[in-house]
Amino acid sequence: MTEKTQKNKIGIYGVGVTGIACLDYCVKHSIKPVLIDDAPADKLASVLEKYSGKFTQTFFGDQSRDWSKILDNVDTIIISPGIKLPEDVDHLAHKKNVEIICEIEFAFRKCKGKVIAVTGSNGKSTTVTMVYQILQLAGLPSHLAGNIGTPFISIVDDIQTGDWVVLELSSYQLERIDTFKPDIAIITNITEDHLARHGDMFGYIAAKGRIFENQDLNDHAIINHENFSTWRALGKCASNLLAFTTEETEALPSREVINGKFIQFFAAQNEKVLVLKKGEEMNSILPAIDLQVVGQHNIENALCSSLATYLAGVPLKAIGDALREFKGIEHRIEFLGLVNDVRIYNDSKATNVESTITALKTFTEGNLRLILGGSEKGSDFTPLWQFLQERDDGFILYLSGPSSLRMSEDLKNGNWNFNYHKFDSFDKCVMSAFNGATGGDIVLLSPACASFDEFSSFEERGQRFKKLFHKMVEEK
Ligand code: UMA
Ligand code: ADP
Repeated sequence: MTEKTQKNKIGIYGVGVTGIACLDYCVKHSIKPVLIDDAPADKLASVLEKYSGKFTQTFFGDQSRDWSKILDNVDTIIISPGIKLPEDVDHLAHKKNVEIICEIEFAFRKCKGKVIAVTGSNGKSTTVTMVYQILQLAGLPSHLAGNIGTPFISIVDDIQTGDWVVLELSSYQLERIDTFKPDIAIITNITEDHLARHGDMFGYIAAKGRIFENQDLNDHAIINHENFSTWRALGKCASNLLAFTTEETEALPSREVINGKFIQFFAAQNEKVLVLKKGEEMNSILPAIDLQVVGQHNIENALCSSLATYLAGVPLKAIGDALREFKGIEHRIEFLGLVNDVRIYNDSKATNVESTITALKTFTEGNLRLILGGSEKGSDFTPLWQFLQERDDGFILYLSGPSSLRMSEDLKNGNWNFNYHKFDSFDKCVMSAFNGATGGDIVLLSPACASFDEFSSFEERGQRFKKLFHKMVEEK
């Protein structure tokens, strides 16, 4: 046990999903923490009631800014990922010898298992789920946690020596690691996102790159060969380097050096078969056409998952078999059904322009009825309009939510001569798309916007879409 892990005057800053999981851990281990949250006490009344007597002190609402007092009462603060701490608090904490870490670091210090960690701008949830399912089907004891919804700390006591834990990590969760050192780390891709939090692309790439920073020669770093920002994230990474690419192997050099390191393995395609390539040696995983999940991006997800699980000791045949079984995850280009020759998909998770464009790349043919819009977060929709402009087949746009105001203004004012309809509710918008569709059409909910106008989350919006789908099926 290190000196750091013996400390137990713990402060938990943020009493949401992460903070409550830390609090549960403390209760289980007879630690009474200090609770800090910017929300006022009345908003946290249910927590106060449920955990009455299980904490020493609270600093809620305005009191959460009384850092001098807070820091006198703790020696470690576990900060939730959604919170950006002002710099002066960091300085004060340093002076008072108080450590501020994230929940991932806190849990890692207690973890007996081996870690596969995945970060990236897009594809994290799909990749961790693929990796986890491959490990499960191969019979390797494994656990899934992180940004996907289950905090690492809430499962850490279940992890035995030799088990694998697969972690989805956001850039926020990597900001406050210290000793966190995954055995295998993947960056799926890095595109512009969360700049408000990280300042600029340099800050964002640096935050992602922290996934590699403590790795050594026993560990493995997996990057996206076609996405240079993932190369830049390597920094001074000291582990073994692997890369994935959807390019055909004949386009790849037999030896390639990035950041002064040889790429030891490539996962790539050979005549549309997913393969692992080491030097001249090449081994097949499965034909791309055997994947049930659609789109080039899912081939990328399958390739990096194959690399990680191969390194974890799963034979290639078992990886191929598990990938064949993978049906995708809910709300990510999820196929709902074929009704009167109309294919219907739920991509409610597409909450930004980039992910909607990714979905559109999957549907290059067929008349598309695209459902867009939601809450307003000031995104620039121009790349989306440009992408649609170049689409070969026809499409009709169905818009709703506050963002549809700006969308329809864009369409009126710009040079975009698109066919679109605007509605005052999500339900009307969806039903109109369903009712207007004719044989051969595709109806796709891929909103390019967050859901908070009518829903509490993208999951709730996706569930509503599915409910409307079932209603429509019953009525037909
Ligand atoms: N709070 C403050 N001050 C702040 C911000 C929040 O006191 O400035 C308090 C809130 O009052 C609340 C608590 O902190 O009581 C909420 O903490 P949080 O915002 O860190 O969210 P959690 O509920 O702990 O959920 C987090 C992740 N959320 C964020 O990173 C914003 C969840 O990812 C994750 O599933 C969960 O931990 C478990 O690990 C969600 C997410 O949106 C899905 N992630 C972003 C993304 O995927 O793009 C990063
Ligand atoms: P994340 O957890 O990083 O948000 P998800 O796996 O939940 O990513 O996928 C969200 C959306 O991002 C999908 O619906 C799809 O449109 C897009 N996406 C998934 N994988 C990739 C990828 N490898 N590259 C680019 N976009 C992707």
